[in-house]
Amino acid sequence: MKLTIIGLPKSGKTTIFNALTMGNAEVAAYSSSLTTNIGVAKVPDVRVTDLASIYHPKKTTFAEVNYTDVAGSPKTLGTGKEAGSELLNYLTTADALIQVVRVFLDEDIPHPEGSVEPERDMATLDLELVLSDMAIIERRLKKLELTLKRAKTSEREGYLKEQSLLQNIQRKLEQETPIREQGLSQRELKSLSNYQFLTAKPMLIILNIGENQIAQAENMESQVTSTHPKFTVVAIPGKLEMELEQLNEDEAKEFRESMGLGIPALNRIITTSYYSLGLISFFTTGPDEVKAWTISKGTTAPQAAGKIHSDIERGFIRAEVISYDDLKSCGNLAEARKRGTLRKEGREYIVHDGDIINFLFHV
Ligand SMILES: Nc1nc2c(ncn2[C@@H]2O[C@H](COP(=O)(O)OP(=O)(O)OP(=O)(O)O)[C@@H](O)[C@H]2O)c(=O)[nH]1
Ligand SMILES: [Mg+2]
Repeated sequence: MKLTIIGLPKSGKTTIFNALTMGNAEVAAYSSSLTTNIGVAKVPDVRVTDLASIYHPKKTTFAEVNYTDVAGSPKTLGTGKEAGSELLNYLTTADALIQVVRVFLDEDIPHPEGSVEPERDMATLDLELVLSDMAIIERRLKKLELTLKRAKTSEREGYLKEQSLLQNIQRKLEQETPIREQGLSQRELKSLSNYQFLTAKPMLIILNIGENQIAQAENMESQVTSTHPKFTVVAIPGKLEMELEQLNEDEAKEFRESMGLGIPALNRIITTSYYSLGLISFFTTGPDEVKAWTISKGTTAPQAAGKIHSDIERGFIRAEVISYDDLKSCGNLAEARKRGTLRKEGREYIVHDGDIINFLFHV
């Protein structure tokens, strides 16, 4: 899973990136950062830790999330300039976008617009994303016009359909309505997935609050959620979270409790981004490795097998499945077999979050 962090200059993107990846990238009040930071975070999952304590494998592998903190201002996005195109590339290839919005007040950190106004900043950023999508559509429509001139009769219908869908979307984008709010059907959205439109991607909003705003965090979250129902919203004190990552576990825990902070930002962000992307985990176990795999909800058993190796998908015979909860209550596989909670599932089986799977296949 690849998430790209975006936001206005000095909103705290790199600070949040550091908190998420336990990184040490440079944060600065004045100079603008020119480097792109790329980092990986493990998806915290007690089930994986637990399975490892049952199997004592040589290796334990958690699911991973990749974060990119891109240099460059979103205001260059629609311009076609070089700085914009690197940024655009990181954004289009992301599975979801994380938008950092400045809420913290600090006179020593100048705000590019002169004042701290989260709603205005979100609108500014969304407009940049809308402009970028409009540029993509314009290019595609021009191309389509040429293609249509030379198209065979049998191909025309498909192209005309695409043209009219794009023109519809274009009209609404001109009224500044992002694609996520255009009420398109699942099928239409799927037919657009190749374009990687930015305003169609899932968006996680991080309200970067100050230490003195922690008590209002929940209120702020529900306020933004009520005006932007399509966004997933999390309020966290970015700077404090980054500093806490540098303490040892016990110190950090004590600190959290005294500050009235809930679970670490890292865990919350990862869990919510998993949820907003419709992702789940299944596990494979054995003496060599206990491993968590990331799949989308609705994935079938052979498709899940394909995550491990295409040979296993191709030669799929069946899957032996037990849910994590069932294994826990049985204690071990032998007992689970006796109680019949270890199931045999075929090609049509839809994998659930927390399934422990052994695939049987021929090569
Ligand atoms: N007081 C306070 N300062 C913060 C907070 N988050 C970030 N800052 C400060 O704001 C400044 C900018 O933070 P960065 O994380 O570098 O912001 P950025 O969005 O990556 O900035 P650019 O990449 O230059 O656009 C730094 O001096 C941070 O220490 C916060 O929650 N509270
Ligand atoms: Mg930065």
